[in-house]
This record gives sequence, structure tokens and C-alpha cells, in this order.
Amino acid sequence: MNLLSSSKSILKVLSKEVQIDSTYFNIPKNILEKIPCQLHRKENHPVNLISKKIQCSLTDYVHLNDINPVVTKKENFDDLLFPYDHPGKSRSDTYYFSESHLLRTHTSAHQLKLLQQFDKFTLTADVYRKDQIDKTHYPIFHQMEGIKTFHKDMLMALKYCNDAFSEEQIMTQECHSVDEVKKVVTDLKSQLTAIIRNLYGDVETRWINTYFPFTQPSFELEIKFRGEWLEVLGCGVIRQEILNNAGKGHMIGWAFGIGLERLAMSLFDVPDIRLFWSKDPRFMTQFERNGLKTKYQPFSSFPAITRDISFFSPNSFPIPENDLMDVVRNHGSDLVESVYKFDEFHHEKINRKSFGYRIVYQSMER
Ligand code: FA5
Ligand code: MG
Repeated sequence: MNLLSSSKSILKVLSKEVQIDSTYFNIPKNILEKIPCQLHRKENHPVNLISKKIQCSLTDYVHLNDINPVVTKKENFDDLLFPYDHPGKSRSDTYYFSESHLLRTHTSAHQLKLLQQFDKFTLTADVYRKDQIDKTHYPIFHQMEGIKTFHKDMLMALKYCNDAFSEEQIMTQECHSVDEVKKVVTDLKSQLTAIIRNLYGDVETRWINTYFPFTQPSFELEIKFRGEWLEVLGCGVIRQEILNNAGKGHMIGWAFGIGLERLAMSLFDVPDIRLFWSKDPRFMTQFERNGLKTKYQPFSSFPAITRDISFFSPNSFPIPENDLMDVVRNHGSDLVESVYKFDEFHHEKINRKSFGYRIVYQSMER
């Protein structure tokens, strides 16, 4: 492997040497090989085009895009106040080098360190997750994290919008007044709305209340894409403990994390997330020619085929679905478009469960 050379139990990931614990390591070769691609930094790649365009809406921010994807479990989860037993920490959700080191699952993994250095910044980066397989999910994708902090006494000057949220539905943090939170949320939502308007002109959007361990209140933004709502970002008011730990107890702030492929799919009309990894020149040349104005023209019209598999899962050890997805993606590579369960059956006599999964194969290129 090119930039990744393994010797004994050390793996070099870009410029960082990582110790591997073979009993914990669960990263397939096809994932490791893609780490050097850094699509978000590749000129004219749709993910790069979108991230640059968003950066233009955030003029006085520091913009970062070159931070190594290997982080500690502490940075990815504990620093962000994830509960001890959060399912995202499991080896069925996250790619681990060892018990302590992993491939970041989100750009928020760098919040604490970057908050110590900057008041307003964005970070664009590759992130890694074991996840479902379909047209909008891929085990490697790209996020942009954005953070803005305010001196609490400067909030006085800010105005708030009364429909920033309805008070009955939203829990604020104990240390914040409703007035402070409304001001910060108004600023956050208007910044994100401006980013979306700047990208699309007009598009149907809606805000959903949600939960993240590291923000409160928290929201998701969805946009209408091909007749369906597509979640494009998570955001919220930063938990004050994180600001305190970063030495910024006197400040209050908001954070967002945008899924860049999701935005690129809807903006450029790209029907399948796998296309962003296509090495076929007929993909990239469209973006080199038309930049942000590209409306993707499909170059393959080969039909999909489906294959069904069924298997018994041992009662004592039910197979986590994400592990199954990982195996299918690893063997079927990017020919696999989607995988879904279509049947589940409990065999009374032998007291075991059987599952039926459908695998849809479709090449994007031939
Ligand atoms: C997060 O990752 C949070 N770190 C976002 C955040 C940052 C919240 C700062 C609050 C403050 P989430 O898991 O929802 O949240 O992912 C954020 C976005 O990434 C999603 O809205 C979606 O657009 C994109 N995304 C998530 N999973 C995938 C996937 N498998 N493939 C492609 N895009 C994905
Ligand atoms: Mg989400």
C-alpha cells in the first residue's frame, strides 16, 4: 500500500503512526485504501466545490481541512460527553485500530482542541462509520464542522427571533437563560439558512428537534430531495462543560456538522453516494467543466440485479446488522447499491431466527 505501510503492529496512516491491537482492529482493506484519497481537498471534486462555497458564506472564520483522521476514543466520544454505554462506541459502529484509537466518526472529534485555539472556525474532513448500505449512506463520507463562540456580555447586542424554538418543547442547559439560548439559536439558524440559500437559491427545508450528547438544545435540518426529506446536518448550542474544559467558560457558542455528500447529491442531482468515489473520467469531467452549476448526467444505464441471501443467526450471538453491511461492502465493493432486510422468521422447533436480506447490485460505470 502506498501511503499506508504496515510493519509489525504499527500502521502509518498518512503521516501518523498508529499502534494496532489485532484483537480489536476491525478496519477492512477497502477502507484503509481510501484514506489517502482526501476527496474534500481534490480540486473540482463535488465535495470540494461545496465545502469551498460554504466557506465563502463564513468570511471571518478560520478554515481547516487537513487534520489526520486517526483520533482517540476520548476525543471522539468522551470529550463530547457521550454516555459511557453509548452504542456508537461499539465495534459494530466504529472502525478501531485498538481500544484507544479509531477513525473519527465525525468532525466533532476535534471540537475541544480547536476551541482552545479559535473562536470561529470550520473543519472539513473525511469521517468513517459502519452504517447501513443504500444510496445516501457510505462508510466514508465528509463533514464540515462549524463553530462560533460569543463572549456572554456581547450577547446583549444580539436580537432574537421569537420562533427560534417553542419553549415547551426545548430543554435549555441549566446554566443558560432562555433569552441567551434564543439569541444563540437565532444566530445559528440564520447562519445555516444563509448557507443553504447561498447554495441552492430556493429549496424546501424543515427543522427537527433532536438530541446530541454535546449540544443542547439540538436540531437537524432536512431538505426536500427527489420528493423525500433528506437530513443534511446536525447542530445546536454547545454544552457548557465542553467550553469550560476548553478554557472558554466565559463564552457561549453554537456548533454544526454538515454531511457534504448529502448536500452535493441534492445540489448536483447525483443519484447515488458511491459516485463520489468513481474513477471514471466521465464523472469528474462534468464537474471540471461546469463547477457548481453541474447537473449530473448519468453515463451508465445498466439495470440493477438483486440477489437474496438468508441465514440463521445463532441465538447466543445475534449478528449486528452493521457488521453484515461491512462484510457485504467489503466483498461486493462499490457494485453494491443497497442492502435491506426483507424477511425475519423464528423457527419454533429449533428456536433459532432466520433472516432474509436482499442485495441490490448496480454498476455506476459499466
Ligand atoms: C453528527 O455527526 C454530529 N457530529 C453533527 C453535529 C455537529 C451536531 C455539531 C451538533 C453540533 P450526524 O450523525 O447526524 O451528526 O451526522 C451529520 C450529518 O452527516 C448527517 O446529517 C448527514 O448529512 C451526514 N451523514 C451521516 N451518516 C452518513 C453516511 N453514512 N453517509 C453519508 N452521510 C452521512
Ligand atoms: Mg443524524
